[in-house]
Amino acid sequence: MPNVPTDPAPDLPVVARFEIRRRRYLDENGALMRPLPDSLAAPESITPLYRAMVLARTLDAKCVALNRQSRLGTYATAYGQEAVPIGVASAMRAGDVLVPSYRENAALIWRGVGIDEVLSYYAGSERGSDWAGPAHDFPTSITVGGHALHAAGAAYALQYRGEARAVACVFGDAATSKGDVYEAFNLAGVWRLPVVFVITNNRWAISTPLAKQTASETLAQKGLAAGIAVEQADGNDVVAVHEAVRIGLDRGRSGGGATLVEALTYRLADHNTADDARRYRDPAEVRAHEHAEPVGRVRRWLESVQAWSDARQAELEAACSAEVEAGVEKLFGAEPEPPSVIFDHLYAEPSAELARQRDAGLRAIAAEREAKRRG
Ligand SMILES: Cc1ncc(C[n+]2csc(CCOP(=O)(O)OP(=O)(O)O)c2C)c(N)n1
Ligand SMILES: [Mg+2]
Repeated sequence: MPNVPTDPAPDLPVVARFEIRRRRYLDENGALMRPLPDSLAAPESITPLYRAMVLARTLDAKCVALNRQSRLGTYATAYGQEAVPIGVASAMRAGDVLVPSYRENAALIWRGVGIDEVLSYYAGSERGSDWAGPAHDFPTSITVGGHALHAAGAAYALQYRGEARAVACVFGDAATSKGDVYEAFNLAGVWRLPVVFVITNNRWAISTPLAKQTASETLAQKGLAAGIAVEQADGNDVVAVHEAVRIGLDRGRSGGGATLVEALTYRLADHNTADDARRYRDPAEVRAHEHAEPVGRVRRWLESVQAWSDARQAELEAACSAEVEAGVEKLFGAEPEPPSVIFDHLYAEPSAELARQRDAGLRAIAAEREAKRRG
């Protein structure tokens, strides 16, 4: 039932009508619900997406293990949501700009950021946000929703320069309860900005379920008031996410304005490694969503068209593990950074007070090291 109150005066003329459509291609069992879009019509075009989702899952499992061994800081997995980062990243062109939140590591990796570079952020290094890959992509935003405004600003810059490029910005359901996200939608609508906002609606914001943070029937409709194109996609269907974002990016690059895609998925894991979802979420709810997860359904479809086998799966899993292990080895094999870097990246020129703190801190560290050396 809609949450809107019943019309008190049915004789008043209707001045606007809206509808939200949901895009789906692969159902939970991996069966096709409608013809695949041209961009992903052949099984060989879907296997790279499948591979990337398996890699993401392998990396996430490794990161949770590293965190449990106190070798990595707090880490949020995308377990059960892999179709969102991979659907988004695979729809982008190299020159487009990704503005990610903390569940899009797989998207960064797809776009060429090294596993070691992604992980160094979680190992507490400033290098983690300064990768050699696509330098125009934004660093991970831990601040919920604030980066939607950065995305609108970046899209404005591209438009101002007359470049045929677009921005993809990803955030969670809870971000859409924040004012800065509405302001970003509004700017994107008024200025017809080349930006696609992707809401990863995983139904939870740490321990707050969706129904406790919004009375809106869909999150896609939150873009209607801003006058931007909106749709909902099955967020566990990588084809649907890819196609919805591809259309939005094309729209943006060709001057057609902004798009909002609500990717409907489910967070199968804890919020992050500092969370225990069993304290607030019924495990039966999680079990009810397990079958719909995105990786298995693509495998089932690939198998149904004889494009996958147990042997290929074993090969893929071994390759993903090797890739993750190599990235982790590179991360921990890197030269430690000097303590001074914590002062290096906030301002182009440090203030006098910051310079004083840096010098005092470095003197204290040097003295401590000298004392240790002398025993
Ligand atoms: C501005 C801001 N407020 C609060 C937090 C603390 N916080 C971290 S994650 C989170 C929940 C976010 O939920 P959602 O947007 O649905 O994303 P999800 O974690 O489910 O992917 C909150 C409140 C934050 N990081 N930033
Ligand atoms: Mg959420």
